[in-house]
Amino acid sequence: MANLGPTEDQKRRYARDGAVKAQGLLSPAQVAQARTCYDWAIANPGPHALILYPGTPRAHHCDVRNPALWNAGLDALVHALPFAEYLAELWGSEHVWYLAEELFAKEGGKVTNTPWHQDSSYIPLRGGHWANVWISFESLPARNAISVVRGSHRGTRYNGIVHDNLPAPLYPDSDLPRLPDVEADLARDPASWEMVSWNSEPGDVIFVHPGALHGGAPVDAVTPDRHTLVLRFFGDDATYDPLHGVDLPWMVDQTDGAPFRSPIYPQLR
Ligand SMILES: O=C(O)CCC(=O)C(=O)O
Repeated sequence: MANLGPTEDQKRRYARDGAVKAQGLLSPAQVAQARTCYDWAIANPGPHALILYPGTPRAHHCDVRNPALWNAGLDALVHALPFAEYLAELWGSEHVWYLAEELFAKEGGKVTNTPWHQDSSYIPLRGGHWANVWISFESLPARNAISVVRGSHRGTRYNGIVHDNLPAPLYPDSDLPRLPDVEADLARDPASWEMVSWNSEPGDVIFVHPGALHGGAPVDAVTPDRHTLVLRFFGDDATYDPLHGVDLPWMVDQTDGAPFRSPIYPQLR
């Protein structure tokens, strides 16, 4: 069987850029299994489903941590897809844990950019062994796929944004710096931020460190619909990094720098 692990170049790129694409990592059968799971979640929204950025041109469906999805196919999917082995090699981690899923549906050709943000503004995480696994079911030119600010997972951690009120900081009393307006900067000068992005075909997977500034991926007349399943994983050096008011009572230890561990996150290897 072909070696589906990351190349040395992919390992270097992930550590340096905070993102890398694995072309054709998933077989057509694995893509079909992921799509079945995604479609079930769309048809059976969970308690955290929402319209992101309601009332704006960015508005689209999102769901996260749907508890019913686990037994409806996600458990089987997470164990069937090759991510534990791939990520162990990509990071150099002995162990791999699964965190959660999130899914996005941009439909109708008019949903604009997802604003650039860091997931580490919302999840109390630190360390290199983290990945969002971005799986899209359409054939996407790079302009419709996720974009990442190169190396930003190693840079400043910014204050988050309130989803339905973009200019408002998530933590008003925080000393975390305000999120820069990457979109406005790029509109003024496309070279103002160094971006990485790729086209994506069904079977391709884009790995993004959740501390990296990422966003973009609008739909348009050429690519009217984008359906994306994101699976999140972490490894040995993932640690807890307290964030204002973010309480994860199920963690084994919520002190600064403690290993990021909880019985609710399944260990895959
Ligand atoms: O696909 C998108 O529109 C956003 C993806 C994202 O923010 C994430 O994977 O954390």
